[in-house]
Amino acid sequence: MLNRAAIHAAITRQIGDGMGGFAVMVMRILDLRLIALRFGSACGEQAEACVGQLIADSLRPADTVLQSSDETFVAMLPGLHNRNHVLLAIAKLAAVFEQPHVVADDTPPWQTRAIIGVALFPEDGADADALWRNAQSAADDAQRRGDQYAFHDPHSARIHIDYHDLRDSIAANRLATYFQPIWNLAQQRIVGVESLARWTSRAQRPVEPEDFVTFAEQNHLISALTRWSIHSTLRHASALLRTPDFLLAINLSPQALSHGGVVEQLLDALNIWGISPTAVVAEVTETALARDMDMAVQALRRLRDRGVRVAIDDFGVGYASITYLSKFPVSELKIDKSLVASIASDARGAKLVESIIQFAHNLGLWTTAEGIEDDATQRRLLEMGCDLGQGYHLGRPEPADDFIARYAPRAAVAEAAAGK
Ligand code: G
Ligand code: MN
Repeated sequence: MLNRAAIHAAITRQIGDGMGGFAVMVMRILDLRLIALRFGSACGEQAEACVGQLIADSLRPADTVLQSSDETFVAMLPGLHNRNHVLLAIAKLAAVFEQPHVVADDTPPWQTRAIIGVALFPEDGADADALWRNAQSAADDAQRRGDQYAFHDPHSARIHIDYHDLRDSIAANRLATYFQPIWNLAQQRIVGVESLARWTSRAQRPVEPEDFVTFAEQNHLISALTRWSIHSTLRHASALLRTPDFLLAINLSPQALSHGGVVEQLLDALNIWGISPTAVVAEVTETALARDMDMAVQALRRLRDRGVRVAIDDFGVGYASITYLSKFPVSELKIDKSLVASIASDARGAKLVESIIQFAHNLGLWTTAEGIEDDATQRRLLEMGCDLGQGYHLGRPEPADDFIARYAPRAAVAEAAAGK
């Protein structure tokens, strides 16, 4: 049941009470939707009611819990006016979700995970709408980072993004496409590029991709941004893909994937530019995949069926990666730069990366290390058998045209030398 009006009213009532600070908590229960999909809607409703009750039981009688969508609950927690108070409530909730739930006698116990976003009154919003939205985007932050919870961050650059500015920039092609080289570590040569979007706002401020991509996801701009990114990337890349076996990695937001249409857009665009689907690697992050898994998996399958490769981006910083791997039609893992950075300094970190590479190879997957910043790390990765590498040490992201101007003539010479 969608409870928008009831939630607004409850938050507004809390503000009107004049009792001072309180917390608004958004709880997104991962996989709750899947219960209805797998076992039918009656069972799904039972599961939702059961989870709602568990949440209410773990909070105090004075707290209010409302369901806001088929996987999301909102709680108002009066009297909690600082983060430490809220952390206690989060710890209690977390304990509840550590146990598998028994939904009905004839279905297996179900394990879910709660992602929590928190906004505090009065500092994080003066009205119900602002508080609720800020709690939701905190939950998005937590989910994106693979954390269990996040507080609203008033310093986030995202807050300063102007919707019209971003929308118009996308429409007017004012974003830039950068390419960062991908190296084959054993052959010590460039075998592809990752396409990265860059945006400078009207205020002449460069905005971090993470911020404007998240903003686009939250404001119905992600389809437009993805369409722009696909076309801009392919337009530039068509000059490179005459080189045989050249790889083109494109980041796809799981949100865009699950909204549908992206697969067809990408395949159509490849057709228009005369680029083989087998030259393309679609990169998706594992943490964000959890959100709309069924839709995203279907989309990825359709891409794989046409020969597009699929990489799990930022691998190793999310959770449940191993379970997801059995469900996703994946062809490679991109090991997150935080793990790669630990190789040089930390023996355990190095062991972990080595194990991930072996594990990927056992599953028949390629491995790419991202964030290689020095020679020692690059050499260690080669010894570990890592296939591909990327990072400031091997080449920074640069405007696609600059990369092409340098790289394409060299590739042509190499091709001529090879007698092609
Ligand atoms: O999420 P994804 O892995 O697609 O992010 C790639 C980002 O990492 C890009 O924005 C790029 O600028 C950045 N990046 C690329 N190479 C390096 C590196 O060697 N070190 C660091 N810290 N960041 C890098
Ligand atoms: Mn990437």
